[in-house]
Amino acid sequence: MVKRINILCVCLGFSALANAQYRNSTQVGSADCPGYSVTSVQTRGNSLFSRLSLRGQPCNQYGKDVKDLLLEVDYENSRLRVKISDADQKHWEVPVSMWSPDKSYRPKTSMGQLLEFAYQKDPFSFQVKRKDTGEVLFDTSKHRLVFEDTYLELTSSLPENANIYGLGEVVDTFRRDPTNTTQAMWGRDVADPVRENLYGTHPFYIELRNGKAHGVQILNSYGMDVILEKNSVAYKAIGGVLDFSFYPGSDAYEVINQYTATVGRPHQIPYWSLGFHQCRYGYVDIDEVEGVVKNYSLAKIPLETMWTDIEYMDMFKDFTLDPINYPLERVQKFVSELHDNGQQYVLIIDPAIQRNESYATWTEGVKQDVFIKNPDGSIYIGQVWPGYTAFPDWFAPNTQQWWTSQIKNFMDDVAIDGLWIDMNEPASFCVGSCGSNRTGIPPYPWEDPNYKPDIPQTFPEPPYAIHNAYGNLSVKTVSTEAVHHGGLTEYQVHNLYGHMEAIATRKSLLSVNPNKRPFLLGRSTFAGSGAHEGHWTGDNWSTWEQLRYSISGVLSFQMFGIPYVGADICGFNGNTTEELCLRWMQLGSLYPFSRNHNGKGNIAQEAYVWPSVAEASRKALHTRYEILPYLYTQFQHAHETGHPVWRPLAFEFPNDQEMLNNDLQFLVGPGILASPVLAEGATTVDAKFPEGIWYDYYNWSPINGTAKRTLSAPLDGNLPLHIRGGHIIPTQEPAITIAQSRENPFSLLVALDEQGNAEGGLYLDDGQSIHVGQQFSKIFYRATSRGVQARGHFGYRSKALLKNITILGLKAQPNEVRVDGRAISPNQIFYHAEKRTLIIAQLSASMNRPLRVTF
Ligand code: MIG
Repeated sequence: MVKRINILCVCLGFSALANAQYRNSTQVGSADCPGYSVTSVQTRGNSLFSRLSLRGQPCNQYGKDVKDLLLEVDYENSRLRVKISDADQKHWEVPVSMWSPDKSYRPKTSMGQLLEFAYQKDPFSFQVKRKDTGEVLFDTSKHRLVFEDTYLELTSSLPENANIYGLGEVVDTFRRDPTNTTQAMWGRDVADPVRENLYGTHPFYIELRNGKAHGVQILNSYGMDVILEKNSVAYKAIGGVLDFSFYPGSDAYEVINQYTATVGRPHQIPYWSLGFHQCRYGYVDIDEVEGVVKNYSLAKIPLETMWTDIEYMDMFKDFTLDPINYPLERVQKFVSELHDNGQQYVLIIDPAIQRNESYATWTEGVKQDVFIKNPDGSIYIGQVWPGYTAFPDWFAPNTQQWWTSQIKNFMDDVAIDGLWIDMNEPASFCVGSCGSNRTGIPPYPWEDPNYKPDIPQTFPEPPYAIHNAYGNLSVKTVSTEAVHHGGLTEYQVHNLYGHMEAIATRKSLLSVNPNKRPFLLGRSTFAGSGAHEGHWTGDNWSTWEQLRYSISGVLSFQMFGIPYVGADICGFNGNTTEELCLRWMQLGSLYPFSRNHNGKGNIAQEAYVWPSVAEASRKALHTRYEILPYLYTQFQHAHETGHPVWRPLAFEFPNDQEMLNNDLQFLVGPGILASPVLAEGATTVDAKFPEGIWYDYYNWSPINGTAKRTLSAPLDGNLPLHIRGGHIIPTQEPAITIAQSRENPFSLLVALDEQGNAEGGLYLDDGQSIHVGQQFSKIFYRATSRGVQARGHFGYRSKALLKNITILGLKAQPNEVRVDGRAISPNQIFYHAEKRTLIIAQLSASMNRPLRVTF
């Protein structure tokens, strides 16, 4: 067992206590409940409305049965929506204003032609079917609907051994075990355990069936279990309404397109955020931080962005600087040096605000009435790093303005380039409003041998205990009885906390710099968070197991519409090892968000610490920076269509049985296959190649799929990468910063497929503005065995020129090569007969207009 750091002992204590809290969840089965019958049906346009009435004696399984329900079915642009709510409309619903739907989204085919809603009257049940094939995707007919004040249950049948992906946030395989998965939805601060509820809430899954994909989402912020077992998926929520969305696909990318059109498209990222980031918990002072930046530069490892964790603050108070260890002038000087070098600086903030009458953020917050309350109207006081703290209530009308002015004031002093919002489940160390009647800065619970969490009794746990791994819902967070503006309780809105903080913080950053894409990284996410922020997978462990799980972590957030995601490279908790860190730098160099981050008290793990890791990092980051134009283009696709940046092989090859469970390899964009080393001591990888031709990225030798190969991957080599035949990868010569590499020449890597064709795209803009207007280029590349063409929209003026075009899989040597009709010098043409590769060199062609190369 891994040695656990201090804070985890608290969690362990809590969970032992928690287990005792589990109630017997099987006293009454939903089969004993009467269900509902349809009493009236109306159809209007693309909608159907109906009333449902309880069919018999209430079963009162985990609450009181609601007698009358409303059923509403809407065929919308991007989804079929099926909503079941209480007729009195007392049950709280997540306001749709928390989403940023893409109103311009027009599906190729309307939902009404793709999906069909069918229902039975008595007892009420429904099916969602594909219209063309009649295939039933969702079917509640085998189970009774239960709708009570504190318990909702709806179950659909699934095929045997269904291929289900999603339902997060969790550390698990990418494909979930359809026979035995219980995913509790309750945002939770915990150090990345396997198969337990975590920071974020994403009750959305994609099922692959017979080569097609569809998606199912429930919108509800209350705590809930989603359970896969016995050929079914069961939803058991402790309140709210049953608001389902069905996304027909029919491939997984179209499902994600439809899903993100509904909840919000991923935001446009700043280009620089694709560089490599360094952080750790425990950089004691600005000297140390400066030293790290310097060491990167000495080691010639590209460091794009430096981060600082909570140490920079004065007594962990947000928007302050520690006057001794991070004095203002020193920090200012440091930031302007970073900026002069084309680098960035990002700082952490936590939502919890120290109760302290001489701290303006607090006093102003009290004045503006921005904090979460106790039921008696006093301010709820929990405990976080700065001791007794209050929590901003994002529902309160003045919170946004107050938060913005805090951020603005701070950024007037320190010109940071982005914010990292942590602890926003929200995390609180004590249970209940423990500081309500206390003053001073208490020891952390785990430092106090006499500490006993007293579970608040005022808001009893709901009769149905969801499988929150801490047991009681108020543990390690704000208590469920705490009150938000408008009388909402934490019980209702807990899962929205981080999402709402992200919305507010993005707005704040935009009001400071209205024309700059904000950089925001958040821990607790919800449906639609990707419109506002990126995500890291939290406090992982420096273990080989967690290195492997990081792949499914990144893949699942692609589904959730948060493609800018990464795991802490080299691992957060516990000491890493040289070999683990080396392999992690290799894999992490491909994360959409690539950051080395370390926990407090662990041995150093910056990329330069071991010469072997430094060398591997230089190589790996060289490749990352080389493919940046391609990577950035994937993010633009994600922004426009939700398409993932990392592609799961299951989604790309849904008819290939070998790929359905493969979460140890993945595609970066559509055209690059990664086969990382994930095991200690290994110097080879057993890689599976799906159908197609796959060219080694480094030496261009082809492999014909479908195949299994053992690839050589020594520690001083490269992470095995293959370019997929049929794809064109735009590249750029790497430099030590992104600003510099963006001035370097471009090249094209053209990988022909069996028929001798390939395609690719390139999106270019200034990488930071929001309103770029016409200042962007969207270039479409097409290649055959007779030439390469660039066409499209050319609105961005790139100074960098196109240097080389490399064509892989060209069967015969061309007699001549013409560029826009003019033959170029034979000295610029190199053909390797054995490798079937043509290199057209020293082109110096403009990136700002169409191009035609023929051979
Ligand atoms: O309980 O700010 O996930 O990345 O370094 C620890 C200190 C609080 C948790 C974050 C982690 C961060 C750490 N934070």
